[in-house]
Amino acid sequence: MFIIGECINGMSLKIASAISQRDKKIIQKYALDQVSCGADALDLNCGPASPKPLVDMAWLVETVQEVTEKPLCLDSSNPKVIEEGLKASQNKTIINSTTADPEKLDILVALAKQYKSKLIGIAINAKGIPQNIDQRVELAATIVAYCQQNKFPVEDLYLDPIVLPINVAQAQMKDILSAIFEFKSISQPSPKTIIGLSNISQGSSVRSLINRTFLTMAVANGLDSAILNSKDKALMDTLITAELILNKNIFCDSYLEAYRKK
Ligand code: THG
Repeated sequence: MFIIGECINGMSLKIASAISQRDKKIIQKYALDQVSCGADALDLNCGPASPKPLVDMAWLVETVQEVTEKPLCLDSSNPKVIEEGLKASQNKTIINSTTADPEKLDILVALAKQYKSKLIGIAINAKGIPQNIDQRVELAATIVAYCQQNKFPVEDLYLDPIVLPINVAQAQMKDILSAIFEFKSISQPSPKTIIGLSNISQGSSVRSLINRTFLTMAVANGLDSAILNSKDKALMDTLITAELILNKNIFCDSYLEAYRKK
């Protein structure tokens, strides 16, 4: 599982204030803590309240790459913000994200090729979030077809079915899990799959339990990657165990310890 740490997100007041105060220490601590807990890459999102997201994204990239060489996942719905992040990046990058809309695909697939970046494609378009499995697969297939036609390698494309909060969309969870499975057979070679895990528990009181239960089910449906809180130890232990059961690691009685030493 390719793990992208979710914590550097201006949705959180602490991060939003560190960004506006230009407090490098706090951001760099979040970066290093997530990496030491098992993050393979770091999501960077200036948050919805940022008054100047272009300069904020460039500052976040520069600040984080002073302390780590891990790939950076540039998270914004505004392609101009993503482009500023790409320009500032020396580390590998992941563009987060394009929708299935042609205007977005035109800009973001070209940027991904230009900067040799990986790309997340979300199963959403200007009409909104899909309400069933067929719509999710159709939107994902639109993104795959665009990448194939424009010679962007499908192996570098991560398809995201969009995880919704369970407290408002309980009836959709089964479809979201099936979409993870279905996305893998849209093309040969297969695209990769990804979710923003913590979305599921927003507004719920037992967040960590809901997160780790859903992650187990998503892993069983073939999930390749997740944006999650790697500092949640119970979550990480559950993930390691799920992968062990799926024969992705060698069994031994001290597998949790053995995995962390890898
Ligand atoms: N898909 C893609 N990108 C995404 C999402 C997605 N980026 C943003 C989001 N969804 C994933 N990131 C987060 C980050 C934080 C939280 C949820 C999703 C979150 N944080 C807690 C809070 O704000 O209450 C705090 C957690 C903590 O304290 O550790 O809920 O779906 N492609």
